[in-house]
Parts: sequence; structure tokens; C-alpha cells
Amino acid sequence: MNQKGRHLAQLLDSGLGALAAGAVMREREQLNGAASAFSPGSFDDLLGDTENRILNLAAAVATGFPEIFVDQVQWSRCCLDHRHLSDEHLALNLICLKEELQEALPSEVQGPAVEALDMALACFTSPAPTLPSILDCDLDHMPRIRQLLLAILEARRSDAHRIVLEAADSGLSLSTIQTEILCPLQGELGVMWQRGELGIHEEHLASGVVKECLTLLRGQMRPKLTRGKTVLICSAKGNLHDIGTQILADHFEMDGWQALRLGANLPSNDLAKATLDFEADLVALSVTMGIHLRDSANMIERVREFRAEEAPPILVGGPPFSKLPELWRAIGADGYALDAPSAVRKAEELAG
Ligand code: B12
Repeated sequence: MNQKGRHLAQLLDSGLGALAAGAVMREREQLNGAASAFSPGSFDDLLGDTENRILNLAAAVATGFPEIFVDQVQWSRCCLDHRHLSDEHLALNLICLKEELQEALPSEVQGPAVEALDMALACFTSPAPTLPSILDCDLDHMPRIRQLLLAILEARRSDAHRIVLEAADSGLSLSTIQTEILCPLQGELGVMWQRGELGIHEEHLASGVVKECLTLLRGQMRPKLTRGKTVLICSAKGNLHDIGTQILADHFEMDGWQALRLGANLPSNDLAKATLDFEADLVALSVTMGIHLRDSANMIERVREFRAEEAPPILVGGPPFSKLPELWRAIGADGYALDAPSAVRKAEELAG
């Protein structure tokens, strides 16, 4: 990550609470004390949302990719749009945040943060992005995706298990079921949640059944002969999403790797130590959201410090990289792959 951007991100971190409170006070003054429509719950919600926005801004300036911040603002606009709420309070929040940063941060360092805010504000001249349902797409296995989604949403666990096992019996490969049925299905759960159509409890229930399906499918796995290579797979510090790592581990195992899953939200020191303890040939690090990027960069740096020239190559992946294909370089990784099948191919290149 570039030094100037990193320094600015640190300033945003250290002033997080005060900067957010300052922006929110400005916003309240402009609204004459009325609650913001964006966070109708309470002052605390608005403060929390503003802090989260600053953390995304910090990720954007540290990596040098303002698109990360813009993407997050567009995500918020989309959420508002689906709830039939205006985004004008969100725009006001950004304007107030910009004023607060311009006043609170040294003028010689604030540039990239102000530019990212301006880029995000420029989006408000266009309608909020639409959030297409995967069910409207022309995917290969659409009938099965629909059938499975319905079973899962209706909490018919056994039916969901049966549908997945039948797909395997019909000759679909494990990789196809995982990446072309279960992954889009998880994406659709995200779309429904983002639109406000699915509660968190329903998403938890559904993701739990998807995990069960993945476990059942493991019973059908026919791994290649062992390669004698070990990959450590984990989700970045702060990242609680780990279904992708399960799919990744299965793909590596099918390709003859020993795949060790170290779980979600892994601290940097533990990852560094694990590379030594397990004599890892490769690390595969999963990053789901922009706010996980700085911790991911720290994890990579820590492994390199700890292992010096013996550090294994580090492969990264997850949604932020697929939108910005050069982003992996900014956090110091050795490579990036879009999905589990291409991860295995890239691993061969890096550590085969
Ligand atoms: C299930 C889920 C959760 C669960 C996760 C449970 C679990 N055990 O994993 C829980 C409830 C914990 C959760 C929490 C949150 N979530 Co969530 N979640 C999801 C959901 C619906 C599915 C995730 C999933 O399983 N995807 C399927 C996997 C297989 O996909 P994947 O991880 O992308 O992996 C594939 C590739 O990216 C790639 N890949 C992934 N990792 C790696 C690594 C390497 C090395 C390589 C090469 C490739 C690779 O290969 C994989 C398979 O081919 C997504 C929607 C979506 N579109 O994914 C939202 C989603 C990711 N969540 C979202 C949000 C906002 C959150 C929360 C902030 C919500 C909140 N307010 O609390 C928190 C953040 C928690 C945190 N600190 O991480 C947003 C993120 C939007 C954004 N850009 O900011 C999404 C996109 C939903 C949405 N549409 O708005 N979530």
C-alpha cells in the first residue's frame, strides 16, 4: 500500500469517533435537529453508519482505489432505493463528512479522501444502481437453483439435501454444484437481504443449510493423488464470511493438496505462525468486503516479516478483487483468482 495513503488512513482511524461525530453534528445542524432518514433509528445508528463510511474511505485511500468507497456509497444508495427512501440525506452526510475532514485533517494529506468523497457525490446525479435478482439471469442450472432456494427458504432441510445429492447423482461435478448452483444461491440470499426481503435470521438459517449441503457433497469427493503440498486457507481478520473458504478447500483437496482451513477472522500473528507450523506451500486469503483490505495487507506483511525469504506465496480472492482486477497488488499479494477452480490453477503457477 502506498505510504501517503496509509498515513491518511491512520489519521482517519485515530480520529474515527471524533470525525464521525463532527460530521453528524454538522448534518443535524443542517436538518435543524430532525433525525436523518438514512438512519431513522437513532443518533447512534447515524454515528455508526458514518464511522463505517470513514473506514471504507480509509480502505480506499490506503489502497489507492477510490472505487472502493464509491462502491460502498452506491451499495447504500441501492439499499435506500429498495426501501423507497430518498438518498438526499446520504448525500448530505457525505457533504458534511467532507467539510469535517477538510477542517480536521492537515491540508497536505487530505486530498485523496476529499477526491473519493467527490467521486461518490458525483454518482448522485444518476439513479441508484439496480440490484438484479439472479433468478432473472439466464444461468445453466436455473431450475435447480430455484428448487433449492425454495426448499431452503421454506426451511425444508431434508429436501435441500436431497436436491443437492440428486444433482451429484445426475453426473454434475462437485465443482459445478458448488460454483454454479450454491454460489449463485448464496448471492441471491445477499440480494434478498440487501433489498430488505430477508431477515438476518432467515439468511443464517439458509446459509446453515448450504453449509450442510457442502458437507454432504464432500462425501462424494474423489481427490487426486496427493501432491505433497499444503495450502492454508482463511478469511481475513475481521471477515466473518467463510463459506467461500470451504468451497476453496474442497477444490484444493480434489486437486491433491492438503487443504487446512484456519477459519474466519484470523489474527495476523496466528497466520504467520501457522505457515511455519504446517510448513505451508501457499496461503489462500479470502477478503469479502473493502473494509477487510487493510487487515489483509497487514496479514500479508506479517507473514513476510516472520518468514522472511521462506514466506510462502499468498493468493487472495473475493468480491473486491473481481471488481478491481489490479487491487491484489495494492495489498502486497502474490496473485489473485476469481473463483475456486481458477484458484487451483493459479496455485499451480505460484507454488506447484
Ligand atoms: C452468508 C453471508 C453472511 C454471513 C456469513 C456466514 C458464513 N459463515 O460465511 C454473515 C451473517 C456472517 C454475514 C455478515 C455480514 N455481511 Co454478509 N453476506 C452473506 C452472503 C449472503 C453470502 C456469502 C457467501 O457465502 N457467498 C458464497 C461464497 C462462495 O462466495 P465468495 O465468498 O464470494 O467466494 C467465491 C469467490 O469470491 C472466490 N473467493 C472467495 N475467497 C477467496 C479466496 C481466494 C484466495 C480465492 C483465489 C478466491 C476466493 O471463490 C469463491 C467460490 O468460487 C453475501 C452475499 C454474496 N453475494 O456473497 C453477503 C454479503 C457479502 N454480506 C454483506 C454484508 C454487508 C455483511 C455485514 C456487514 C452485514 C451487517 N451489517 O452486519 C456483515 C459483515 C460481517 C463481517 N465482519 O465480515 C454484503 C457486502 C456488501 C459490501 N460490498 O459491503 C453482501 C454482498 C450482501 C449484500 N448483497 O449486500 N454475511
